[in-house]
Amino acid sequence: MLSSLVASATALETIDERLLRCGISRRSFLVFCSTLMIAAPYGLAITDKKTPEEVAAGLGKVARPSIIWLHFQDCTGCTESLLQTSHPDFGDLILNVISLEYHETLMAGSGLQARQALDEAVQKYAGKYILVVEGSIPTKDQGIYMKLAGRPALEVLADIGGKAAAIVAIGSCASWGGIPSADPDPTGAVGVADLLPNKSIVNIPGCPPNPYTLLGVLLQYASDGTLPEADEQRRPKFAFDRDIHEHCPRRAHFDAGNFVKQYGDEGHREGWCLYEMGCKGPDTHAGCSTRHFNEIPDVWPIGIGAPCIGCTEKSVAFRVPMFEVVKLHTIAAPPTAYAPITNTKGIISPLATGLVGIGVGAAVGAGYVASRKFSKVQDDESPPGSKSPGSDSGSDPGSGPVSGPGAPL
Ligand code: FSX
Ligand code: SF4
Ligand code: F3S
Repeated sequence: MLSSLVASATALETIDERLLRCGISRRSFLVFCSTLMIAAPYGLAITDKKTPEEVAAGLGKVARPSIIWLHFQDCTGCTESLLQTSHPDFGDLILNVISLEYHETLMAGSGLQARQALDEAVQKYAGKYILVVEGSIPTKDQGIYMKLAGRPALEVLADIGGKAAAIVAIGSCASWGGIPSADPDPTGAVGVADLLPNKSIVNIPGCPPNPYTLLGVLLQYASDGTLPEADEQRRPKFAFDRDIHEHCPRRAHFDAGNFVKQYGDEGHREGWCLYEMGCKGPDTHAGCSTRHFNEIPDVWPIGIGAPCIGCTEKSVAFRVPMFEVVKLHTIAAPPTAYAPITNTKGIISPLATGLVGIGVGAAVGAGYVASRKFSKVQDDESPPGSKSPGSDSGSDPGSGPVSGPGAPL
């Protein structure tokens, strides 16, 4: 495989040549490389360097990978997340770094023209192109629920997927069915790996996923013909090896028992933990808590005040109701010894003052209150959000300024 890539590299333009020819600034490319380094801090050979300049020097020599991108049952959100960047010239840069030979949302042609473009691309790059699939494939009733140029998606995938060097299933729909496969699953929607289990397939689930995970995988393959190490669900480990809850900026509030009870309540406005609103962060593997979208800090579901719905997990998103609280089977409840992140107001008796002193008394009292808050939540059988803020004295949002890392909204 590597030899065919090197051979094709002599015929294809390198990324440096392309950027120079199109007048793309070096600065934009360096920003792109540093964003890739953040998305893949380890686990990818192309970003395993000390500086963006070193990453750019290596990537610049790589031949632009030829990509054929097919849409099946999808909402096009994955494409949008790739191209709706915060800087308009960034989308342009991405389209110069990779070589999109066929992409229905972006191409000007339609009908016969589009079909010919697809046939030509498949023929020209057979055995070398990477097929990116967005959307699920309907299997019920011989797959009649989605056709491309008169052919069922099932047939198109077998044909074009069969001639690809590797396949990337982008989004949860292409990875394992996603939204179209939610109950009652009228089309029998499945993912690519269900139909082509023996192909080299990388799943990049998410609804939508972080586009830099896709770019990292494509560029690594273009660079040395390898795919990054994957977990048992074919997800690249560099992007899916930790859970959201581990690095969530609201984690200190979870540990202290500070939970949002209702959208718009004081806790919500203060940036408290969304666990009781159905946040699936403790059960979800993805890098969103440290790798945000559209190159804008804090742009990710929890960052904008919405619970994680577990969109990267096959058994969570579109399977578990949005407001259902997940069981904490992967993490322990916080120990009672955790320091509180809020100070509780209260009257300390002169006796207590006399015995142990104000400072020690306040610390022990606050620690006890914080631990009680958590145990109350565990026993709380009421529907999330059914309580008004402040009805639980242990989670009174007005009990003091938040000094933990949860940023106020
Ligand atoms: Fe599905 Fe994508 Fe969600 Fe949409 O792959 S993963 S519905 S964001 O566009 O297809
Ligand atoms: Fe965990 Fe979600 Fe709370 Fe963040 S908001 S700490 S991911 S439960
Ligand atoms: Fe999806 Fe949760 Fe990230 S909903 S985008 S995995 S925060």
